[in-house]
Amino acid sequence: MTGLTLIFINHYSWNQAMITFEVDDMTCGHCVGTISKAIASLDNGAQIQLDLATHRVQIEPIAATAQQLSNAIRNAGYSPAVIDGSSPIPVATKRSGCCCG
Ligand SMILES: [Cu+2]
Repeated sequence: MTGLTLIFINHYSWNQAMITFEVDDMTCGHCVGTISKAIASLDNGAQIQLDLATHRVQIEPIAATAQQLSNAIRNAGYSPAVIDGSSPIPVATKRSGCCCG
């Protein structure tokens, strides 16, 4: 039997693309502060939403690219994984590096 393959093509408006990261090691309010500062220092006008419960960081950048934002979060000591709107990327659970131990 041949299966039916469905291909979904999502179109995003990349002009004001919302970039979502899953940051598994963002575990407390201090982590949230550290990450938002790292993003703000990279892109001062970026809109940032951080959800501690789901470890999601949503960023609407003005100037920074997803790669730059990812680097900034990484440099702050965390492990960001980009989440595509249509297909969440499984992240290897890694519990290290939290500022609060
Ligand atoms: Cu923390």
